[in-house]
Amino acid sequence: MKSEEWETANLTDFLLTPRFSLLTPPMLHCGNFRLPLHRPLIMGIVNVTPDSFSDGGRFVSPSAAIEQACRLVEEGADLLDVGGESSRPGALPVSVEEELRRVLPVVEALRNGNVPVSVDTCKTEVMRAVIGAGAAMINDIDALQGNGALAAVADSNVAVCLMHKQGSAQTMQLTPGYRDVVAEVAAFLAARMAAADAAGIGRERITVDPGFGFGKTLEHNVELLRRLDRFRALGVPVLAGLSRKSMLGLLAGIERAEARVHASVAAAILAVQKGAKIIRVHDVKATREALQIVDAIEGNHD
Ligand code: 8Y7
Repeated sequence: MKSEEWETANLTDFLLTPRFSLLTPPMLHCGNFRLPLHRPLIMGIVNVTPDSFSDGGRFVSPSAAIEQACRLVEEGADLLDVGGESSRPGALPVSVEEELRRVLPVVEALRNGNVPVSVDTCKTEVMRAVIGAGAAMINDIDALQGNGALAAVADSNVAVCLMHKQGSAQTMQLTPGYRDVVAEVAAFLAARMAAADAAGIGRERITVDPGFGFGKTLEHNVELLRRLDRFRALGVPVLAGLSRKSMLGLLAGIERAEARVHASVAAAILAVQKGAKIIRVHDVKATREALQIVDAIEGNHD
């Protein structure tokens, strides 16, 4: 082994070795909600965008998104993730005003419901506004690296998802490159956890996500899912978003995103078996039924 490689291996071991046992908190603090983590949670995706790759803008209007959200809760979603800006590779950014026009009515309609509402955004102004409107979680594909984003979450009691991505939405799929994808993604997430911690965001509010498909080749995505259990050692719940993604389409030969339901359910089961605690999905009913079987056979029976 070259010395450079040896150093990377040691750093990875350090970052991924639990320094305390039972490190992962048993509950996620998510606004006024406390979500128990002994069973995996299903996060239902609610897109309020005209250009979402997987459902082709069927839920553009806030009222359609609210209906969709209620349906997902009936199907068994434990939390909802409302997004007003597409993160699809090559997608164009939307203004703060337009994003708020899309997501605020949805947050307001759902704020008094039985499940916490997460908002998928990387804009600090949007974070502050939706937190004020009752959102319980911020799902930031930029891992709170934007100006003022750490403070916006620190000044509240909401949960956050820190996700890894390489490059911007415009460029991320052009030339993804890593020496060791698992080590590099884990090191990034550990650094963002430290930044969140320093800003005053408690561990009980943090989740991490390797960001499947965000600046990764098929091989990188496969490696991340195969070794997802390594991220458990970061000591906070791992969130995984695999639903209908192109890696599944490539692996199973399924062109249409909407036709990737069975492949997505298989990926969700694998992710859960490798320790993921929150699964972000379009197809809540199918995922819940599958995970109920896994839980009945493999769940904790103490
Ligand atoms: C993810 C995500 C998307 C993901 C987290 C899609 C917003 C693309 N993917 N957020 N967002 N993790 N945390 O296919 O994997 O849904 S958008």
